[in-house]
Amino acid sequence: TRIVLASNNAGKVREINQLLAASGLQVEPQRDHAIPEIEETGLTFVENAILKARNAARHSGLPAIADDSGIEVDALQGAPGIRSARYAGAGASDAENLAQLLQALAGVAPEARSARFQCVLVYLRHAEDPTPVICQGTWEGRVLETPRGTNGFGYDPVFFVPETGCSAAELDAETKNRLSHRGQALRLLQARLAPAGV
Ligand code: ITT
Repeated sequence: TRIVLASNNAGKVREINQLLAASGLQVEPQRDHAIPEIEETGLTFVENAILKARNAARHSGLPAIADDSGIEVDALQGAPGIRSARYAGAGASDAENLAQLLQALAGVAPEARSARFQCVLVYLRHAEDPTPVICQGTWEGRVLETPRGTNGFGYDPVFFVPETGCSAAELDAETKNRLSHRGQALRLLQARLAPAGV
């Protein structure tokens, strides 16, 4: 089956391709299909993932997978959440968003910096598919006071993963994919699609 991956985030695309490498499932990058950007107007990860998958399916004529994800920080009542990609403003870089998060948490003690990454993956068979396949993953950790490591992307340098003693950016790709919100969601999605012959 040909499937479009509805994401412009290079870090996500790389991880999803790594996670799929072992399986038969292959995805085609959105940039090969001239998919126009849409505004993420949803109020939840699920809504935004559906909007992105529908947009890609509509413009490519192919089934589509979208990833909506972000970091929820308890001391910030769940912010930045669905606004993680634009926390420091529209078009902000990963570095700017990360700096914004550290600033928002200035003075908050280590034990009060609990947080989690969320990932929702949506698969649509076609743009009007009334029953999307929706899978989710959650990764618990806490926000460091200083960035550590250079692997991964986004908030990884400030996301401490207790079971490893490392930041997510200090983990190799294989370890991150085994533990991460995205790895969990993608394995669930593969298990849902395999019986359907996708
Ligand atoms: P697409 O919509 O094109 O896929 P995007 O970057 O706009 O790309 P989102 O709206 O889902 O995607 O935003 C996700 C945000 O959460 C973004 O700021 C990421 O840096 C962050 N994020 C998601 N998964 C992450 C991970 O595994 N490690 C670090 N940061 C992550």
